Amino acid sequence: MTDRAVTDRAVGARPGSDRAGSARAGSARAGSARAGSDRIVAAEVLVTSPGRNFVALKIVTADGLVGWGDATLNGRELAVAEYLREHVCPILLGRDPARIEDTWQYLYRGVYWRRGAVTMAAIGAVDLALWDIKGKAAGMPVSQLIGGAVRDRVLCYTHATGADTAALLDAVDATRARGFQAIRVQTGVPGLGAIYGVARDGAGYEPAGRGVGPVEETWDTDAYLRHVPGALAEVRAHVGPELALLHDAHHRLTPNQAARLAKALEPVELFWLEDVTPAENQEAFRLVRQHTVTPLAVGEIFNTIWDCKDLIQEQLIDFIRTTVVGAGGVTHLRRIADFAAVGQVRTGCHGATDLSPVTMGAALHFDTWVPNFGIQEYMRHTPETDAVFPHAYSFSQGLMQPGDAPGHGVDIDETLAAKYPYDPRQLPVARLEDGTMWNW
Ligand code: EZ4
Ligand code: CO
Repeated sequence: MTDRAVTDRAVGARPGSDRAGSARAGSARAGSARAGSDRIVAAEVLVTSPGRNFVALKIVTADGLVGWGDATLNGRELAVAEYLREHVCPILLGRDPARIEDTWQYLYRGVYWRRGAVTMAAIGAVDLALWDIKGKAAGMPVSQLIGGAVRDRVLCYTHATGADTAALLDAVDATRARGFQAIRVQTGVPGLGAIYGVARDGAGYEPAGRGVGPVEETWDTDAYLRHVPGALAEVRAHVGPELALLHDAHHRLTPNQAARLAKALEPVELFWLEDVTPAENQEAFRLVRQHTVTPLAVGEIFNTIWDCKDLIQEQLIDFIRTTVVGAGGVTHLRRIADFAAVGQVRTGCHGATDLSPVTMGAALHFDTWVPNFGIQEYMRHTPETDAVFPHAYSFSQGLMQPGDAPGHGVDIDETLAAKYPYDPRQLPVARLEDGTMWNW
């Protein structure tokens, strides 16, 4: 296999813009659709910023199939782009695109320096592009390839935010009017300025800012803990018992503070409380769990099954938030989901607008298949982003469906993408009032 790959690579095409066309000419070859007969002839990275930065990976095969992967890592986009360009694209050439598992293992084990956000986003991009190609070769959507849908549409939630409770209630009403059955609620805190999750000027929440260095925000956990339980209780009283409400504490609290918040929020009957304390130390959730029955969600910054091993094994959480791009693609995420099912933990894929529509499409195929599905996060992309990424998925009445296009159903208009060059931006940072750096 090694010799074969080397030979193919030696004669194979280097990444280049002319390859898709020349490759397509080969698609008429007899028997070219047979598994194992195709080869990757080009792998290219595209960075585009139609309202925010996205990194995409394009893989082209000798049979003329094109697969797209998302490689976006918010605020560190070019690290993944270069990782792919310099270290991954060259070694993809000549490989059999049908052998997704082998390529996954090749990139994961082969790097020696395992795991990490950059490596796993790069592997995720390759994985999504290869599932896209497999689907196009088979004429089937990705959900079919991984076992078939167990549901046609999936519950999703979006965000409602307000600087104060009155503004939050208005935002919740407006979000319900759009059909949402599940809403994440974030509120400003008296005495604090801009904080995580709260949009200003009624726009969708968008943290990444322009300029030299990140925006600095001031954080005070005690002020937050004094305000949030009452504010969320007002939201619950306003919407009645049925609407699913979610809240994200964004890694700000210590385990003890997290336990106090989760306990105080029990009357609100949240669908979930997210990232209530940092999870690098998975054991931290034991203390929280011992004190509350508020459902806990974590994992949007996780990269592998190892990040959530103890949390799942000891049933310390209810929802795992990891999504396809952050955790090495569909190949690895389904492994996490199967492991999560052992502990009756359900999925809740991250779906903020800092992930491209490619991730949303692939996540929705995963969501329709995964038996232990919980919910899918969904923030609308800008119209410019939707135009650059034409997609088969759709939203209606609080539910989403991936469409039945072969592959993951998300394409990229490369000509349009080229009109939006990279626009450096960074996520904010948070400091305590005495200046101490804190978790953003
Ligand atoms: O802050 O994706 O639950 N969603 C979140 C997101 C994250 C961003 C960071 O890039 O916490 O809004
Ligand atoms: Co979050």
